[in-house]
Amino acid sequence: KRISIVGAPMDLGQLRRGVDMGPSAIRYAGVIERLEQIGYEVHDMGDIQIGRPKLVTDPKTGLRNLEAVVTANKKLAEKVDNIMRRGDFPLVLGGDHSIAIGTLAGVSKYFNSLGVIWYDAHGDLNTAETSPSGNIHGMPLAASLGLGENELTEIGGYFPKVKFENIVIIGARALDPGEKQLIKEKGIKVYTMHEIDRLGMTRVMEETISYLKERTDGVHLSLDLDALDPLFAPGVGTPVVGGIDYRESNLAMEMLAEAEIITSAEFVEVNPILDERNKTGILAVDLMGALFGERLL
Ligand code: DIR
Ligand code: MN
Ligand code: MN
Ligand code: MN
Repeated sequence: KRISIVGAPMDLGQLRRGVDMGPSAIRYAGVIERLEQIGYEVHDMGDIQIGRPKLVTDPKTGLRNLEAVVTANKKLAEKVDNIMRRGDFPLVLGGDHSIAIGTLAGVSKYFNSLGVIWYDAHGDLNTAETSPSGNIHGMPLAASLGLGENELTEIGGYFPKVKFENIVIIGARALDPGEKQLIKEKGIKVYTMHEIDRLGMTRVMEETISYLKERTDGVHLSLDLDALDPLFAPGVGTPVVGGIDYRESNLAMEMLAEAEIITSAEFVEVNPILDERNKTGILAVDLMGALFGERLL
């Protein structure tokens, strides 16, 4: 199977400039060579064009750069749709997490019941009403569930992209009040750091995999590098202490590889300006290696 890579150099979904260089940092860390070494044919389609839109905040909703984020996500959705249509595996490089809206718009219609693993310190379940920041990178999971501005939920021409019972959040430790309420109200499956500590990553992934196998016919992995502890991933815009460690994340990816359930993936929020000698970009590539079946022996 062929992997098609597309970069989404987007930094308008949050306030820290520089995450638009994430795709370059990940390529520079050797993603293509790494995946080829495993035995894949890799096709790098380059980046979608974001341009240089002016930074704006909507006075009514408080949402930042809505139009620019929508435009970029429509482009990304089309690219990802093309990748799916030719039967390749879409691997999207971020960019801030707002681009997950476009990725999911591109993949979801190819499945009857898509599952999503949201590997993140945050829930990304905010809408304009609950968001403390107005930053759209805190909203992509909500938008994909059909919550929030129509402009965001209707990208790709259909909604929702995913059902509440088909998502699993892993690594959460910074949830806003409105997100906590939504999680409880909808019974969303979440493994916070508390459960990861208590059960161990092995059991968390075993449960996640069997849960998703039962109810989905494809699974998208949306991996925000800030899920990992800032010790391992310093190059992110919104670091939160007490995160998942390197070994646990590696194990999680290896277990997903073994289970053969992942049908698309994105690695987001790598910000080289905040990083230390591309540590976070290299980490992203290490995790991709594990996800795509790299073996130690
Ligand atoms: C926060 C931060 N929940 C917000 N979200 C982040 O602004 O909505 N998501 N950093 O990755
Ligand atoms: Mn996120
Ligand atoms: Mn996050
Ligand atoms: Mn983030």
